[in-house]
Amino acid sequence: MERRKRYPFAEIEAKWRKRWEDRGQHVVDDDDPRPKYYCLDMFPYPSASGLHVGHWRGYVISDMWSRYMLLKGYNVLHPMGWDAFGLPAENDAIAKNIHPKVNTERNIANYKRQLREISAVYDWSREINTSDPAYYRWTQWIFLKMYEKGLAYRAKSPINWCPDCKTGLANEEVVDGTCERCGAAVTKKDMVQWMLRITEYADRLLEGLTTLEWPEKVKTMQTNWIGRSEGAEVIFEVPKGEQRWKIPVFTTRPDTLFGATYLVLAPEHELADALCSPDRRADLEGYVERTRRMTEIERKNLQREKTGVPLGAEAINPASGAKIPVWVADYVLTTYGTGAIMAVPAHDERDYAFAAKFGLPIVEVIYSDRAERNAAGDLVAAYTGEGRMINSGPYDGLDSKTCRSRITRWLEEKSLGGPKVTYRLRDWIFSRQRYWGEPIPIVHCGSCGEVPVPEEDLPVTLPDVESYEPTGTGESPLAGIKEWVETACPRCGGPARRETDTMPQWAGSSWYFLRYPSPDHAEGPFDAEKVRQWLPVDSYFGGVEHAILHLLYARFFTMFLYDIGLVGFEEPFQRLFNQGMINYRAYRCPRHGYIPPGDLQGGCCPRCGNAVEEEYCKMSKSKGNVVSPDGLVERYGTDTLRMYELFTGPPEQDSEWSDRGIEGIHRFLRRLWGWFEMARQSAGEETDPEVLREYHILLKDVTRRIEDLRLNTVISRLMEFLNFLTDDSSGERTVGREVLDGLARLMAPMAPHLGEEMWERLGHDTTVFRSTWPEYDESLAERDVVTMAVQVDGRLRGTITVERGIGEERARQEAERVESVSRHLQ
Ligand code: ANZ
Ligand code: ZN
Repeated sequence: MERRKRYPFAEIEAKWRKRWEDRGQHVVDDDDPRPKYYCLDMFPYPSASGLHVGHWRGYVISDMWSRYMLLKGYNVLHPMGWDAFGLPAENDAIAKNIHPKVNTERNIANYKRQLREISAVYDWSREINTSDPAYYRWTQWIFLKMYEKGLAYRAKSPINWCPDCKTGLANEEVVDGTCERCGAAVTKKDMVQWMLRITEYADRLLEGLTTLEWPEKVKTMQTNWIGRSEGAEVIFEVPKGEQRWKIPVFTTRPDTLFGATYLVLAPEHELADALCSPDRRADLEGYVERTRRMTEIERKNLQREKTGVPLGAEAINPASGAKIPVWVADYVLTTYGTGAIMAVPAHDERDYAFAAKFGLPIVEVIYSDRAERNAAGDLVAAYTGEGRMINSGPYDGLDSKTCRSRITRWLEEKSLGGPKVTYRLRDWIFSRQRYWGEPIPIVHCGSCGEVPVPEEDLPVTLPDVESYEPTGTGESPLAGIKEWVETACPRCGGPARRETDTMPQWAGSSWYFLRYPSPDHAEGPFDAEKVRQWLPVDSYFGGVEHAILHLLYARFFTMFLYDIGLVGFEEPFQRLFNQGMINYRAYRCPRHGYIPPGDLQGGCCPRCGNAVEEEYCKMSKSKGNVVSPDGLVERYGTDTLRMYELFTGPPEQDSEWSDRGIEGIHRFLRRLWGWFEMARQSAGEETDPEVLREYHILLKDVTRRIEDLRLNTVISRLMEFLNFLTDDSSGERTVGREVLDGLARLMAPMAPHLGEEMWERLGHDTTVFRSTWPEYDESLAERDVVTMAVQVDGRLRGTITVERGIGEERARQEAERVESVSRHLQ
């Protein structure tokens, strides 16, 4: 009964896009009485290369969800904006000599054009841009609030430094320990930097996670990043001449204290110099210099050959009284614990390797049958498990776990240490020596010191500079603009200098979600009333690459704003969803490198005819395998591309792009359209019972699958249903209005133009997105149902359709609901 019909997607899509725009349909009204729903996308950095189909996926998933929530009767806020400060714009400025602002505006225009093609329900009247002074004024304001509370401070801290470019580098610019631009080995340089005391929030950032509906994987990543470690601090004394130096160490195994046979300080440790004997000085200096050139990742590598320098000093083991040597070694990091360790070679792998290499004593203090030993019974590897205490004086014979707390208590009583919690999380280095970021709103005055810029003088705007090149001194290009740097002290009026560091890329995105409800608010970062109305965010959609830093920083900012009474919640994002990436095949000729798939000639390199290698990978410009949505939208329409993006696989998993797959979806929509156009002309109120039953089963399945975000299976389910409908050789099954109305609404979240057009053609004069989600009838939605006759006093009073075997009790309840039955029961 199916006849081929044209599917005029281009007309349909243009028509609805214009109508929605003209009606302001996506502009969200704060006074709308429906319950609120805040659905947020991680806003993009508007890069020069624009969106590819992989980016589309996340936006389509969240838009489908937003539209579904609209149909469920919510007032949905689904905003969009730009994370516009950042390094790439600045690097482009250096390379092409265009102002980062101009460059960014250009990229935003292109992004916006591309995003409009998705036809998401973005309320563009709330668009925000983090590089807009009206926005970053408030980023600066929040910084000053943190400063006021002692959470922003300056400290000397090592940064990545390229000795050839003479500039500080962001972590992203360090590739395998070398400078991304010139390839020189990157070293560390100590510079005074602005820091934010995020570590003060470590426990709350951990505890908060338990309240969130987030993927377990992300919660685990955050937990590990914070890295809470419980243990003890032990203070070792180093008598030297008249002085007794104290070296605190952090250990998770205080039970092994009697086995500590040497101490190790990080090469950067402040006491290394003081404890070093004159004959070791040259060795120490050389060693410290070599360590500077290493990355932390290298230093943490367990496999690496151990190196170190003995300082010629001895410490006293407070438990055994033994004199033990003090060393310096790079496997101890200056940034963790106290930057010094007690080494227990018998029970720690790194210490074992180190002791074995340098012939240091190995004293076993935890006995276990599971330890690896040689024929003589000596350990041949560190034993890191639990066991029975030996060589530990009064603790011998007890189990190691019990002794952890006992020895810690003893240390505390003797004032030699005590319980201690350490975190892997560090304070956040908040300075960049860069141009394209928010200026840090501080002034340095010769007599007053650090002075915050008064609130009413915010924003401190970025001045125009001539050159974006790093200055070579490690200062930001802003330092070169005398007229801007030199200013009057806000406190004493004397001559002062502006801070020239800018904030990191992450600053603006740490609070943007609070701004959308009142994007133009000028009296503060946001209108508290609007924030109360819209937040927390109900669902947050974005890539897993932001699983750690962005989410941690945003949670930290929110907790801080909660503490100063500006928001009423500590966690900004109730529910989080990470979409997978779309991968694609790339083709590589061994001689000519990557070849765009379209250029292949019979699977061979077009230049040399060699066979090419296939590689399954991320879309990337350098591999020539980026699929742009632009041409696809033109060829197939937005609805097809949206549906295909949803169909590529489970939304949380990576999936593979397929040119054939999009054809398949397009065919499905054309068939659906053709069938619908025919069916609606003859549709009356009646629906064949078999169709009705299949329809209610469909409603139930689709609803459940959307709720579980199994979106790809929603589409396959709809395909099945269309097959069922069109597979009617008799042509006798009647399909009524109820089913057609339902189909229009089921399609609308995925293919909004098509859904809207179907809805209109069914005679509705208001938008489908103000209708309701079709409810399924539980009794109809069961595959295995029976129709039962209901008699009252021996006379037939009605029928019920129920699941087979529901039992007498429920059958009676169902029957009582039938009006013709209940009337006769009275
Ligand atoms: C003695 C000891 C004995 C240790 C033993 C372990 C096993 P986590 O669990 O990651 O917190 N450590 C402490 N500070 C360090 C630093 N700055 N650089 C490198 N290593 C450091 O690890 C804590 C353990 O890592 C500590 O416990 C310490 O070694 C080491 F049988 O102390 B332990
Ligand atoms: Zn002053």
